[in-house]
Amino acid sequence: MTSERVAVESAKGVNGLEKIILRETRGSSAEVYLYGGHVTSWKNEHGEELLFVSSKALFKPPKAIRGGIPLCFPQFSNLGPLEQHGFARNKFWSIDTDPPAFPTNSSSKAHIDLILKPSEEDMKIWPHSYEFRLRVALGPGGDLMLTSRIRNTNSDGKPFTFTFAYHTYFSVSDISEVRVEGLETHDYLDNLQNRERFTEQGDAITFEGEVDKIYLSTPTKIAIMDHEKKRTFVLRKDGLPDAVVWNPWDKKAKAMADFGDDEYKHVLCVEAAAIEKPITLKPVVNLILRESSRVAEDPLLWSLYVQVS
Ligand code: TA6
Repeated sequence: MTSERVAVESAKGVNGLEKIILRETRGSSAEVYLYGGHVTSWKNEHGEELLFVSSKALFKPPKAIRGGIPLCFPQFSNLGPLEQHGFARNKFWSIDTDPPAFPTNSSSKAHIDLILKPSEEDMKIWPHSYEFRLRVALGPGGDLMLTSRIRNTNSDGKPFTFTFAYHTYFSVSDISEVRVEGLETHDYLDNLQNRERFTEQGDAITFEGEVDKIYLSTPTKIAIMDHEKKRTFVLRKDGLPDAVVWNPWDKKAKAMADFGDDEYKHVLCVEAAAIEKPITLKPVVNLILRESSRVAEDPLLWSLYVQVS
């Protein structure tokens, strides 16, 4: 098969970092770097890029790639003792050659399973043993699906608690012509006002300046409408009650070395997240004991489905 028709291909990306290219039969594609388990590209069947990656993104560990879909785990933002947004996006992931059966088998072959487990070194930072399995898949219609399955493998029986987000950077034509529907009337914590709690007004959200809000207990579906391109992203999330909306605007854009001064005009982050109510996972009882007792805790399953209409 010539390369453009291979459903899953390993390649060298920026700075020689390994990436996986996914291709759907009708022409859509996606790319995910093993560094960070980081999706950096999602193109529709016309080859149009739907995610934003900064022209100044470094692709240089340990700095996270600026754009795409960084994974925020086990901590969102600075809501805890770990580095900003946790460490999953700064680690090298591996290809999961023997993933547990997937509850919903996608018909598309264009998918990859990655896995992240802590090293001894990592355990000094966050003293828990876990298996974080990420499946990145393209649906037959070109929608992008990310599913995270996180398992607590602590042998000491200790549960662990974490917060999480898919920190998705959507590419938009002009932020001043973008509307977000589905979050109106919901409460949010405003990161620009000491995370004070407010209630969103009745209309769709539009953008005239910096926004950094954590919307709470939000609907499964959120629509991001790009007026100029007549394009609507429909973000669908399962198991992720919250949603972060962020645009740095001009001042913050200038302050970020890995972000172009004017790039804020062409990006909007809408992030499926679990923040207000951190998730606590009990350990899976080990295999021997497990056979004689009920399964302690099935791995969590979260999916982010993003389709474009
Ligand atoms: O999700 C929004 C946010 O928490 C903002 O406050 C801003 O810090 C953004 O994430 C980017 O964070 P990063 O660590 O990737 O620069």
